[in-house]
Order: sequence, then C-alpha cells, then structure tokens
Amino acid sequence: MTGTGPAVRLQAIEVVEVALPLVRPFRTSFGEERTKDALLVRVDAGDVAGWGECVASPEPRYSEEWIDGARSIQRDHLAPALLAGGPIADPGEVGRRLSFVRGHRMSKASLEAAVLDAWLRASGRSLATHLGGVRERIECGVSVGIAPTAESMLEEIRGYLAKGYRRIKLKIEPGRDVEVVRLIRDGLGPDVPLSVDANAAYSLEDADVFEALDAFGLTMIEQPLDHDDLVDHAELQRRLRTPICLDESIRSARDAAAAIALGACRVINIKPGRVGGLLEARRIHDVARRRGVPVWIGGMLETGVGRAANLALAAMPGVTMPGDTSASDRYFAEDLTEPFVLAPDGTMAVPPGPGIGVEPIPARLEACTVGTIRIDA
Ligand code: OSB
Ligand code: MG
Repeated sequence: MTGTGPAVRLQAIEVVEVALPLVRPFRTSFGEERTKDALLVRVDAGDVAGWGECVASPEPRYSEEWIDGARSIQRDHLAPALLAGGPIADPGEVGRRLSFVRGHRMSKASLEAAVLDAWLRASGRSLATHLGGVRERIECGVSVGIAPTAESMLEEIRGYLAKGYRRIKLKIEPGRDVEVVRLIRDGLGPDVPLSVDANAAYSLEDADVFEALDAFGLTMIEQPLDHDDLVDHAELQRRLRTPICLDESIRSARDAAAAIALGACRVINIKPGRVGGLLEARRIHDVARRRGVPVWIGGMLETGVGRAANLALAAMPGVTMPGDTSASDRYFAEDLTEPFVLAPDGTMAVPPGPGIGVEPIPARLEACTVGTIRIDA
C-alpha cells in the first residue's frame, strides 16, 4: 500500500500566500469569508517539485491556527527542521521530523502534502493509489453557508441539486436552526439527503434544539458542541436518533478511537489539515473502518491544490458518504488549477496523474499571489 520511490532531496521550501475571490460569501457560526486566503507550500527537490495547501484561515476561529501564525511557524521552525534532516526516503519521515513542534497540524499537513506530491511524482504514482484508493470517481455533496433567509438558501440549494450534488449540508447557528431547517426540509421534501453543521456553536444546555432537529430525517448533525469536547457529545448522542458527526473534535487517530469508544459520534468528517496530514487522515480512516464507522472527506474551501488531495483521500474504501469536496465553480470563478468539474450524476473524478495530479497554472498563480517566502536548505 505504501510502495517505495526514490528519496526526495529538498533544496528549498516556498510558502506562497494566495487570495481568490469567492463566488459568494461563506458564512458559518464562527464568521464569514468573502475571499479564500491560503498558504501554498511548494517543495523544490531539484528534478521534481511538490505542492501542498495550508487550510489555516486569516483568523483562528475554526481552530487555533491562522495564516500569519502558520507562515511564522513554517518559516522559523517547521521548514528548517524538514530541510535539515537530509534526503526523505519515506513521506512518513515528515511527520517524525516535525513532531517536536506541538500542534500546528494545518502547517505540518501542508508540508507533508507537498513532500508526498514530490515523492510520488518522482516515481510516477498517484496519491489516490498510494493511499489505497479503490474508486475513480467520488460522490459530492455541498456545504451551504448561512444566508439572511431560508428562501435564499433554498434557491441556492435548488441550483446545487440541479447540478447533481448528492447531499446538502446546512450551516446552522443559535437562532438560525430549527425553523430554517424546517422550512428547507419542507421545501425540498423528505428524500433529499440533508445534514447540518453547527461548527461547535452550542452546549449541552441546548439539547432541545437537537431534539427538535431529530424530527427532520437528517443524515447527520455535525459538530454541535465544543471544538474540543467528546464527553458532552456522547451524552447528546445518547439522546438522539440522528447520528452525530465530529469535525473539529477529531484531531488524530487517537481522538477518533476515543470518540468511537465513548459513543461521541457515529460518523467522522476527515480533513487532512485538521489532523496534521494526509497520512494521519488515512490512519483515522483505518481506525473508523475497523470499527464500522462511516467517514467522509470534509473541506475548507480549498483551491484546486488542496481539493486534489481531498479527492484522493475520498477514493479510500471506508469513505462511504458524499463529502464536502464540491466543484471549483462552487467556490471560484477561476481556480488556481484546471477546474474540478461535477458530472451530472453528482460525482467528480479522482485525479489519476502522478502525485496530486494537478498543479497551479503559472499565470493564474501569479495573478493570485499576495506574497512569497523562501527557505533554503
Ligand atoms: O466545518 O466543515 C466545516 C469551511 C470552512 C471551515 C469549516 C468548514 C467548512 C465547510 C465548507 O463546511 C466545506 C467546503 O465546501 O470546502
Ligand atoms: Mg464542519
């Protein structure tokens, strides 16, 4: 499953900050974004290069990581340690070299992703194959931001359903929950797969909100309670028929095992940035699969670079639910890479090429670049 390839000899690491306008603002319980700001990591290994995307946002609201902090930890701590260790024969080495830094999973994940991409390109193998992928196309859902009215959300959702998306996820927050979901469920009818994501905006005292949502036949309720909680989620799950899906609370395979053992969730949203890398994401997949817990691949409004890696993860056998990996045009008028396109049946192709299978288009990258730093070996 892991295979082998020539060692990657890192010569330099570039951290490129990009900004892409979003086609519509994306609002969650923790804030609104109008632009996708991201750090892209490019590792230069002489004959071959690799790309990874850091999903830290401008502000530390989803988790404690943010872009300025990520740039700083990458420049001053992570990149120097990665460059100092000599040739990398096995991408698992990236995590080991960076483990002396506590946390900073999104930053570590982007470095690991870039090294994996370069390492796989050097031997002509795809990321999906390396991760043990079993399918060429994956099922796509879409995450719908909070809008001023349920009617405007319904209109947006009808557009997505017409394109073929197979699952609709609604962002909720206190005050925009039960009644909004009721109106949308009534508008769509009982057969559209519908879920909600609270992004940790509630506490166990709000259990009545979730007991009310339990009546709407939701596929799941994502991260209702605190970002670092498991015990209260287990208590809430005991009171609900609807499966709880954890996002923010799962930062590692160990967290996933603990959450499942506690009964804190029945579904897991896997995001490589949140858990420190693609390889830890695969370990979470493996833990969940052994215990019969379905997983799906989440998203952080990634550009094509991060999206390509998410699609590769979604090819793994235990990914049995549609993910948040939507097509490029759901986010951007123009992506950084060739656009990812949804087929009318609501699926998207897993890139078959070497590594992540795509690269930023140079002119497009230049147009979106805000700043670049370079760390030499
Ligand atoms: O909680 O899943 C989330 C976006 C940014 C931060 C957190 C989340 C999200 C999404 C969007 O839901 C998923 C996507 O379309 O990439
Ligand atoms: Mg979420």
